[in-house]
Amino acid sequence: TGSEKQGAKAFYVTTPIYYVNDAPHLGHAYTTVAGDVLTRWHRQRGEKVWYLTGTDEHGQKIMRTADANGVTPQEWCDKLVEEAWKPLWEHLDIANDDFIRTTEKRHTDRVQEFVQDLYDKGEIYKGGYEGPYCVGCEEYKLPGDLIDGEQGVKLCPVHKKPVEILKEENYFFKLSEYGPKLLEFYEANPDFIQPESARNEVVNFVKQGLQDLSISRSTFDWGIPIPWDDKHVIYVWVDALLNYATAVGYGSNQAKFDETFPANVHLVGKDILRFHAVIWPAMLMAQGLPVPGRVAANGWLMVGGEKMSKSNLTGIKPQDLTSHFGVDAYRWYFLRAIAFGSDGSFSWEDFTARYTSELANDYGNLASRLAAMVGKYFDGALPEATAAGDAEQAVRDGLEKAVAEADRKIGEELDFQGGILAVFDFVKQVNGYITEQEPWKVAKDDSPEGRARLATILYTAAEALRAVAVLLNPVMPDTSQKLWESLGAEPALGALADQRVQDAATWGRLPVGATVTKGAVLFPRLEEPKKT
Ligand code: ME8
Repeated sequence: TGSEKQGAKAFYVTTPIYYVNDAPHLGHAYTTVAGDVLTRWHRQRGEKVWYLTGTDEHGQKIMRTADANGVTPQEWCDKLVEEAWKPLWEHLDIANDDFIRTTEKRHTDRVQEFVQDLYDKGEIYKGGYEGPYCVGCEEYKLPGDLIDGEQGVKLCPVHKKPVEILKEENYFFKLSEYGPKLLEFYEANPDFIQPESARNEVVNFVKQGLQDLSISRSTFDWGIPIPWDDKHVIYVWVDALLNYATAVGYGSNQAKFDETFPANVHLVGKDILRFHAVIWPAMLMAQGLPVPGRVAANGWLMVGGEKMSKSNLTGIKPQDLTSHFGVDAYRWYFLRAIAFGSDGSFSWEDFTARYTSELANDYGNLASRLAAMVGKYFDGALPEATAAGDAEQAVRDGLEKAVAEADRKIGEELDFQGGILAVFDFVKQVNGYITEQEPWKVAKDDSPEGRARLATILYTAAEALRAVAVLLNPVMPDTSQKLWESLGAEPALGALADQRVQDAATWGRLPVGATVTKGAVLFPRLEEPKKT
């Protein structure tokens, strides 16, 4: 596309690479959909974009799962990636540019080089460590982090499961030396960690003083060997964080690396914020590499007051919701209903209510009413607006405001809820405009003035919907495409994906005479709700 500059830095967004110990659930899909909306938004600004996701395949958790299933870890990962993870992203219309697996050679070779480099620079030394370890988190815990279970048993605060005491002779990264540098960096880059509450938590954590990080394990072997000591494998988190570099050419394709790295936004759940906001930038600083622009933590989807996790899913899979509500409504719902960064609960009742009132009634009906009226009164040919006045000006003003707000909120602030609301407030405004203008009454007036008024009302609504299709395309690509086709926009304006956010508020883009058709219903009436 025209405005992409050759060699310019891409807007680079990542999801966490997910553990493949089990199939993906609503929580993983939440982060990945958010990243997809963010990257589609930036693509629609005409920017060069790179969207990366993938899978985290080493470590004890995966090894134990494979053992329990009687297969090798590699067999287990291959099966899960091909049968569960990749198909879900395809199903949810995720437009990632790459998918990295940490068992790929393009990753493992580079991880070894990275760690060897740090060792050569004196950033890594051999030492001993004993402490409580949570296999669910793949993380040593500080005694103060633990919560009390029954009979004095200490539990991981995230997994609510007993921790294990691990004692190992390991290699350590001198993380403790990076505290002051990190604090300076947070200070100079107040937007680095989002939201504010997460930022404060990280800053306080670092201020308490960092311990050196154990970066190897010798009690099991499912990992990347330490290059100078193959009795050890590299700690799964060091291995995993490096995916953000290895996937974009670190050590293998300098040109690709330069135009992509570092990430503009790392999207993560708040459970893994410290890894991304403390350990990852320290690793990069140690290597003299640039640090990311932002780490944005989303809140947790909750079930029954607990973080939704692989073990307490109450049986809801993304596919159970998409088969009922459709993929687009699914993509929309979680971003619309929950403020990004806050925790939120899912319920069938809430999804059903919002689907019906906001998607089907407000948005879907507006689109189908407009198409029906252009069909009935103008034989499906979009008429010219020759009698615009204050009411039409108000719609144009409303659109300008919606575009500016959505662009700032989604594109800059990662406030998906606010951005979506800005567009839906505009949809409401257009509905109100139609209700007030009563085109069905104006249609009874056959005079030239009456016809001109009717034409103006319908053109105005069509133009409004043309912009709505563009603005909602990153969130709901399939229905936006249906609307785009129903407005007859494509022949004159080109493909929907090529429309620019910057042009969305430019009035009068739909050509007079465009063929408006009553296409498929955007949001069909729901079947009887399923019982949870
Ligand atoms: O942590 N609500 O992988 P993981 C919202 N492999 N988001 C949720 C969620 C919930 N209930 N449950 C999971 C790992 N997520 C590591 C990451 S990155 C270098 C390595 C999302 O499979 C959220 O984004 O446990 C969280 O951070 C991620 O899934 C954890 O996925």
